[in-house]
Amino acid sequence: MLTEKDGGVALVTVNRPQVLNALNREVLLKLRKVLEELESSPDIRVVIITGAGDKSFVAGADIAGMVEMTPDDAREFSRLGHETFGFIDAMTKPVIAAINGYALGGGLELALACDIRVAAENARLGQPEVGLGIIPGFGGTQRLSRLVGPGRAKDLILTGRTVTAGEALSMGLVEYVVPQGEALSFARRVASQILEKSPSAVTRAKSAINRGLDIPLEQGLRLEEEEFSLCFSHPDQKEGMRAFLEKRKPRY
Ligand code: DAK
Repeated sequence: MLTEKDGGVALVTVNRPQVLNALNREVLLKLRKVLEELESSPDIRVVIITGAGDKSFVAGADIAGMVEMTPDDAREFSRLGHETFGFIDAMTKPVIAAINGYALGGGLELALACDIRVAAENARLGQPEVGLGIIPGFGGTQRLSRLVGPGRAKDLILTGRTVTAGEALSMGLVEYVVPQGEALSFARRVASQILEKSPSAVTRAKSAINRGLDIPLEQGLRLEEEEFSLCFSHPDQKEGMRAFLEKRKPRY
């Protein structure tokens, strides 16, 4: 796992290019540790996750490491993935996936746990697990249907087919498609747009969206009311609105 920090943005690179950045236990533990550190670093406001090399974001969970697993081992591995990816959901800072190639199985599930997905034109995305005799185990059956709807999620998961970046864009599986080699630089541009905004408002917005996904609309609207009113207890609200009225840029 490589981490670089630059002007409020941390870049985390899954670094096992010899196996197209496949995720094993060790990588998941390191990823979790790095994300925990970044969450508690006051100088970091946005995190970008990508994969080493120009071919793959993450080509899935490490099949060699899973082949001899018992059901108990599998449950533990799945839980580790859920804890790690669930931590991304719970982070107060936005996390952007720069998908620079294959995002398959656990790799797509990692991207699904991120807040915004930028895919390079050469990216290929899918949940091929049923072809290996298993189902997605790091959140794919749950997060994919929440993002693209149950019909599309079933199509992808039951057929195991891989989609191009363009098809992923058309179904709302990624938010941007950019030329090959530019996923990371574009993700940095998205990050810099977020950096200009109120950090506390960004955090509240992410939290309201994530928490609202799992509750009925009426409760979600109450949650929004609560988060909205709390914005007015933070100095960023006065600064943002005064800056607008004074025709200047806000200082957050
Ligand atoms: N695991 C381990 N090694 C992998 C890998 C993976 N997921 N993907 C690629 N590699 C390795 C290849 O074995 C190869 O190693 P060597 O032969 O050089 O030693 C090297 O990376 C380069 O790959 P290829 O030679 O195959 O490269 P190609 O360009 O020909 O093909 C490919 C690229 C991405 C199309 C192909 O590598 C491929 O199909 N890879 C597997 C993709 C896949 O099926 N991914 C999903 C994995 S399953 C659960 C927890 C988690 C999960 C499920 C359940 N529980 C605990 C319940 C999640 C499961 C998955 O993610």
